[in-house]
Amino acid sequence: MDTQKKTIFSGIKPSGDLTLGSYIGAIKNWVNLQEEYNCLYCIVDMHAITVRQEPALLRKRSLAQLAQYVACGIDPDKNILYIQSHVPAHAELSWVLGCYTMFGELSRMTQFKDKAAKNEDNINAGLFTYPVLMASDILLYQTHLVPVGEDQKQHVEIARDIAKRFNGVYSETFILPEPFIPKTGARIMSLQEPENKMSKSEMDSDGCICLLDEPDTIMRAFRKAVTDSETCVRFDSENKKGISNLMTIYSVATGKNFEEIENEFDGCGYGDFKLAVGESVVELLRPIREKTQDLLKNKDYLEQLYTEGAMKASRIASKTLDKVYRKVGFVKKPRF
Ligand code: ATP
Ligand code: LTN
Repeated sequence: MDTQKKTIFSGIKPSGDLTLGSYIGAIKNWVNLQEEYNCLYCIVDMHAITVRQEPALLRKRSLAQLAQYVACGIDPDKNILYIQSHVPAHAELSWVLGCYTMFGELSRMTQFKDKAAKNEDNINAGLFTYPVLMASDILLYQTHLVPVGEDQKQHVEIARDIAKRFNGVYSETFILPEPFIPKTGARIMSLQEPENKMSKSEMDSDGCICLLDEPDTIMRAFRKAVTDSETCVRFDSENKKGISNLMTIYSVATGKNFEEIENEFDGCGYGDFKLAVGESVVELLRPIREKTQDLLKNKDYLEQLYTEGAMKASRIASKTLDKVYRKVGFVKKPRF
């Protein structure tokens, strides 16, 4: 770790296939930030099991997610890539921080309320204390910035509140983290229901694009994307949610700004516009899909990556954990 550089931490649950939403909202920024910061990017499998997962599929998705991180351009030589359950310090710090987190503040988390409503038969304690584990992920590495999509802002804020509370009781222990949310694409919407976020939970529908989708699947989803009755490509995120979402995606995929896009499609029908957006996404995702397929053929390489990642992460994490254990009054751990 370069001690001059600030630290970045972020993670994604392997609870489904990575989507265009998570790429634009999070991963794309991770790639941009990797030169300037010390970065740790995690596959948060412990968070994934707060909702029931099929074991074989969870294992497969965790590895596929690692391959996709690399395929998206996250350089394993410059960043620490690892799997959360391989570094026990996450769970250990989470227990301690749970004792500094209030029932009331966890009850206000919108992700908990959403997931509880969607999983009425399994509102487990892990779902409720999810933000404490996420705070531990972040605080263990003395993280300055957390690049995430808009929906995760509240979780980074509670991590900051927990850190402040702990620092207040025991003196400076944790750096206070801040969210890093992109200006364009902080919330990519479903292509079918543009009032809802595109998410893995609806990955088998035409509303969601996955990073590994084939060109035909991508084009079909864009052809069917919901628009509006006014035939004009114009950005208006209140009244033209579908078109504005497509413009955002096109802007990220091509680098063009909204004005350039409005001029490009002036007088064109929505059909042409949707085709162009679809094609731009096919080209954006083509190298990612191909590189992922290549990497997945080499399981030994992936194993080496996550092993080295976990070793490096553990070394950093244990410094913070030792400090926390000492501050709360635990007897110094014997070395076995
Ligand atoms: P799930 O449906 O299982 O809750 P998800 O699709 O919402 O998952 P996450 O794993 O929760 O995806 O998110 C991974 C990262 O990508 C987070 O930083 C999140 O903010 C970001 N992200 C996810 N979906 C979007 C989206 N539609 N637009 C922008 N950012 C997103
Ligand atoms: N809660 C996040 C995933 C997540 C995360 C983190 C993101 C778990 N731990 C630490 C950033 C930093 C989600 O649902 N997308």
